[in-house]
Amino acid sequence: MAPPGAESIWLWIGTLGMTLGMVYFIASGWNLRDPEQELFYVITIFITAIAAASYFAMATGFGLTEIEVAGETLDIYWARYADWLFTTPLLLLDLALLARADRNTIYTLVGLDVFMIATGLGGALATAAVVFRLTWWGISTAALLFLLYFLVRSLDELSGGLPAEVSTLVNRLQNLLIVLWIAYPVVWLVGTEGLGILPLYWETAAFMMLDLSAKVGFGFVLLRSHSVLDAATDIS
Ligand code: RET
Repeated sequence: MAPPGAESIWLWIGTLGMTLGMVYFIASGWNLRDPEQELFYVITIFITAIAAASYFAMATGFGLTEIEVAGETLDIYWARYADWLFTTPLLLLDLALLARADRNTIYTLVGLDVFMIATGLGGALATAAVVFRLTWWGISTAALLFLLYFLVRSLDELSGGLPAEVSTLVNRLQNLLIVLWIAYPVVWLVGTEGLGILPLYWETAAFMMLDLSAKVGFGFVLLRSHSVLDAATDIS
């Protein structure tokens, strides 16, 4: 545990943003009675709740640790990975349920995802040599690319059997997910965990904006249209 530096401003904004998103999703799903639609709300509310807790942990210094690599001290926000470990599978679940994916597809996506975050954490905490940290990054990024390839292929196959408005929504969410998720390894690589081109202050800002878009933005696009969710849950 170490006190956060000037980047804590972004972590507090993240805490606030995730909390507001969570409250908004709770309020807008409050009167819902359809259990299948409720599930999308439950998942999305947990995503923002977990992230709010993780941002609070980082803003107050609990989620921060210091490691030494090649004689240099690095501030590592490990709480990010704890957050991502749970929230990224939940995001995939939201999308997979919307597209009516089968169990094996869901397990494969979640498995690749957990592997990606765990190996990313390996890269963040490895103290041996910088080249080993970058190797972990490469392994994690390979898992991400497999995951995205598999996601696109599966959703493509499934979209034919979905009502038109549902398949449009699946497509929109899939594109949003691809663009946002690919940015994470880039920020990590140029940030303090990787090559150190981007200072911690800006890296924290970048991750915060990505996290808010990938969770609250994604949740908003998913949940705003009850008629589409209706159509998605009416197929039997
Ligand atoms: C890490 C480590 C380096 C390699 C890769 C990574 C990928 C992270 C991703 C995170 C997604 C997070 C989301 C959070 C939601 O708010 C772990 C940075 C590939 C894809 C969507």
